[in-house]
Amino acid sequence: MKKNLLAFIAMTLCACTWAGELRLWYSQPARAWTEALPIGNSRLGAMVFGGTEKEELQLNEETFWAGSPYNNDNPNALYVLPAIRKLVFSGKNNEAQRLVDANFQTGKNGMSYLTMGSVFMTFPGHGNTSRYRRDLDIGRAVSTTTYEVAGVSYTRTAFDSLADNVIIMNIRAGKDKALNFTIGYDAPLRHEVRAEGEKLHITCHGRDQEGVKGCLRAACLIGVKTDGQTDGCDETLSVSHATTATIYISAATNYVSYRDTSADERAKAAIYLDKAMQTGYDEAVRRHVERYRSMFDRVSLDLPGSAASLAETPKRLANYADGNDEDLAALLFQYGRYLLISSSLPGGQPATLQGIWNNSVAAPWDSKYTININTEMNYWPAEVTNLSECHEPLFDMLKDLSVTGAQTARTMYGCRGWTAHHNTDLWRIAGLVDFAAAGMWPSGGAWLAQHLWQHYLFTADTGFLRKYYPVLRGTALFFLDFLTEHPDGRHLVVAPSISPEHGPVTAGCTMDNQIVFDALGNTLLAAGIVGERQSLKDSLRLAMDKLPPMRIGRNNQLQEWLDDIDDPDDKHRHISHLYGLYPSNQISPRLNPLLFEAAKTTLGQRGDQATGWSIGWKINFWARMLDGEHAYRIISNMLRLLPSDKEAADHPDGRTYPNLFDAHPPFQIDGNFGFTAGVAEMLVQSHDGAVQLLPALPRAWDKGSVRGLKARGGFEVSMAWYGGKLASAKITSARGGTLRLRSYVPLKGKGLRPANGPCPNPFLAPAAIATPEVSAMATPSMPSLTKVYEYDIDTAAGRSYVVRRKAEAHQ
Ligand code: FUC
Repeated sequence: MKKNLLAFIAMTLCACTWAGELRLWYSQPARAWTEALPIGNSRLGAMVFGGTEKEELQLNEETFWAGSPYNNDNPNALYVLPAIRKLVFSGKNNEAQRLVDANFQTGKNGMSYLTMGSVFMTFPGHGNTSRYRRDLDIGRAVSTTTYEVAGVSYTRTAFDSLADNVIIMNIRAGKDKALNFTIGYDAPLRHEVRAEGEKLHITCHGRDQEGVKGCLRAACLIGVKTDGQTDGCDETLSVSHATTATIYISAATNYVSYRDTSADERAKAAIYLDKAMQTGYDEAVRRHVERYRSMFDRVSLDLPGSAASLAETPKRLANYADGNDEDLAALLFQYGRYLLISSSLPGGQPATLQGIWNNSVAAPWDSKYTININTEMNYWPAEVTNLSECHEPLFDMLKDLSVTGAQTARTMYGCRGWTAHHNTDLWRIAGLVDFAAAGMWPSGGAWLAQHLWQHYLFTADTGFLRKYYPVLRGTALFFLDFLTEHPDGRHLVVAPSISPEHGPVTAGCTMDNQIVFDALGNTLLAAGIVGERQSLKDSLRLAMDKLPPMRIGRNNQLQEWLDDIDDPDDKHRHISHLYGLYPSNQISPRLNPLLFEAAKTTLGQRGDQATGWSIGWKINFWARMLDGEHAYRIISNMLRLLPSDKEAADHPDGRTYPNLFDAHPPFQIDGNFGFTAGVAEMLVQSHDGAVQLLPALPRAWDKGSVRGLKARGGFEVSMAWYGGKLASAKITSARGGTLRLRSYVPLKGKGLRPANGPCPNPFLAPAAIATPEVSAMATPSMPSLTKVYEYDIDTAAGRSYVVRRKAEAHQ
């Protein structure tokens, strides 16, 4: 016993050594945008370059996009729909595709999220520096640049205030009155700049796109407080003979909502600036850090580190494959939480493909919302990593989409409810974009809406469920009308549709069946809670019974389509038909072992390499496969340095930039969020009728601890492990109810008793699932399942329960 205690203490101490290193750091200024450091308060974003002679803060405001209110619903769709279905069902998929291309689009493919230009600060004579260092402390959300010029130290501290709604940069010289610099601005969009008194007034104009008139204006105001002198002249402000100066950057646009652009951007920006400048700098830092830590500090994660963990960030990435730096995985995990807090807070817009950080007027995929995986992935870490409020901007967007998408459903398909295809933007378009092979997918809204149900499962908040029930119900109503009878006479299918960005325009793709299963099934569960009328519940149940079941194909794979046409050598990045494995809960080793094995076969066929976000998904898949070693292999593929986009040809496997942004490539933030969710999923799962502790722990993480992860049912989990096995866990219950624990090692603890029958906790309950039509037998070979142990604990709200590993588990 003593030995165990010592081991546990040693493990805790070891973990502590690295716990303070929540920092990205560099010994030189950023040479490329993907080396600059992101700061953000959800509404405003900045990339801090840390240049000495010329500092750049590249700016974004979350509502500064191209275009103006519009929609992209093509009414022709309704008239050709029956003909297209006929073509699909008679195997003329290419002809169906051509008809979709000709009749479903409007040529409006979504507006671009825009850069708001850059603030430049010029420091004459600061070309030759020594002792340079810049960092981003993600434990405090503060970035600092320090260096010396001719023996005088200079320190710049920048943060994007969560408390005061402005970007603040404080600059200090180590010698009295040594600080002299000018502030200017430039942007690739039409803009005006003028110095008025001691402030810089900037207006930047949005642009037209695809025939949609640009109507947004961003006002940016810059003020300075200094013990030196500030002078405004033409388009610059200069600060001279100062020892310290604090720069305040405020910005706003005329955007009010997706249908209203009547705000006074200048007045809004002025209110934020005036208020912020009334607060002293030290107080401003304190308030910001306090607000940030009230969210960030809910979760800590310690994984084994070593001296290698002390190297500067790009070196750590380059050396990760050498081992000894699992702390880097913990840093990247926490970085995802940092990025979510910084890009998605209540009242704001959801995180785009690039969060809120974009330096272009024509970003890849417009830096908008791709809702056939990417936007969903952005929000996978929100609940499990204890940042539930960061989910809210997505719920707000869903509310908007349930209105614009209702018009789309009516106009294009003559259906009730609402739909959205595979993209949306600030203006909440819901029609088809691009071309049939990518855009003919009416299930985007329904997938996104599952986040409402997941939020409910994690929080058990019935008030929330009542409020958003109409949005969830709208996706079910749409499918009740849109589903069409398959010629086999037995099934209802989504047609026309595609398996996202893969394969032909067809009917009854597996992912569609799974999403419809959730849209109908989860609406049915919600209907029981909010008191829906019986007739709708009956309709939902009837339709669910007619959905095609998942099928196992001739190569033992889970079929992506109704027909067994999967190519076992296909490495396509979308593995849409495993939606049922993750993020949904329709496939598990206990529910349907044959499907579980088939999903594993599919994963093996698709391989371990992929684009950034696809790697993010694969970590979660392998976690759900309960295979920590394989999940870790995928993690290692993510933690490969891509020095810059220019060097992509020399680094074909590079998936993480020096600033730890995820590389598709190019930069896409979904991979960061998928990574964070994946690490959480390796440590705690709660989708399959129980809470599982350490379900997919790799050998490289043989010791560690985590605090504050969330499980469905309102549980919060903290635990430590050693020798690859659970040492102790503390689980706090927010709402009471049965906690069913599942583990792969024996557990003992106060009040534990073996589980008996189905778990009575509705939040942990697995989906009831249609049985597969097995066309080839897969062999269920899951030795790990022989070691499953389950216990039920009757919890009381607000109480914590401690679980310890049995002593013999140490031996
Ligand atoms: C989907 C993916 C692409 C890219 C884009 C933003 O279309 O297939 O890889 O991530 O979204």
